[in-house]
Amino acid sequence: MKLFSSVNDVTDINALVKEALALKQNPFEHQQLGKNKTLALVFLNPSLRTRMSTQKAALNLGMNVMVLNIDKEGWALELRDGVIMDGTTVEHIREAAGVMGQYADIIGVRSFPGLRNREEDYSEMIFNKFVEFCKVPVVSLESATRHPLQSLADLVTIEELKKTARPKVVLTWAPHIKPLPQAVPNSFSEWMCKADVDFTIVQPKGYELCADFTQGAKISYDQDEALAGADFIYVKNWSAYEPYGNILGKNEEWMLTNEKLKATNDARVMHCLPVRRNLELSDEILDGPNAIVVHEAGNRVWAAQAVLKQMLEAL
Ligand code: SN0
Repeated sequence: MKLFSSVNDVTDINALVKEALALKQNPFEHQQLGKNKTLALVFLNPSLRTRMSTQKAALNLGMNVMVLNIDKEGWALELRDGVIMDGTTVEHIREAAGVMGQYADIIGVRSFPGLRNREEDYSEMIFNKFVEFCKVPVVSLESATRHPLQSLADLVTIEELKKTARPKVVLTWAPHIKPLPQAVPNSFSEWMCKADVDFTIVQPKGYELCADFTQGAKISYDQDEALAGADFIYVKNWSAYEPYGNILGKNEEWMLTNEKLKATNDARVMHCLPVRRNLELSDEILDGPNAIVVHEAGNRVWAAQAVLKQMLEAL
């Protein structure tokens, strides 16, 4: 694998999930594969799980790791071409990414959307410039429109914990006070649409995701109806796709509670984290027996390790 930016970069998702679960059983089997190879993790935005799990995955494979919080510790980056750089930006992404490619065998990049210009965000301008100019394999650590390492870990978690052959998985919108990216739900949806699950997305009217990511999903606006019989509930807030990046209403009644779990098939509750307690998800769920959010975050290591392994094998 030379690029991991979406589910479309994976030839066989079932094989990748199997690989991740095998690595979980035997984390240090491929310690020689990454020997003397360097992974650079570049963050334009904050991170806890992605940073630590990807770093751990690389160490398990024997790699060396460098982390750069370029938003705080790097020179201010210019992204536009052909401009006179007489303002606040100091270094162009052409040189910055090119230089990083001299130091690393694989680069991971995190770049959130600005949520102001939909065309720019959905063209993945920043992520694609890194890929173009660094000239080494790149793994997405969450880009403007997708978070594939998270989605792979989510699928690994579902495969690991499912009690029926084809579980019912429901992605439900949850309240928030800030406009959040669509990356996590877009990505979760495109992975679920390719997995062997019965997949529903439920949201208040107006929060429909970009249709490119939801082909094959059932779409609902009735949370109670959608949750009936669910085996897994994936909780996430996202801002509107149209009008882009907007919050349309408080919709506080959309927060998941124990009462709403009653109609499910004792559903496991998932969230990519970070989660704002009692806004997005209630204490009673997070501290109760159905929440698997920490276990899910643990699986981020095996997802990242499976991807890095396939990238190292293709170097
Ligand atoms: C990010 C998101 O894409 O929703 C990262 C998730 C892995 N989440 C946030 O930015 C949360 C910010 C907040 O203030 O709650």
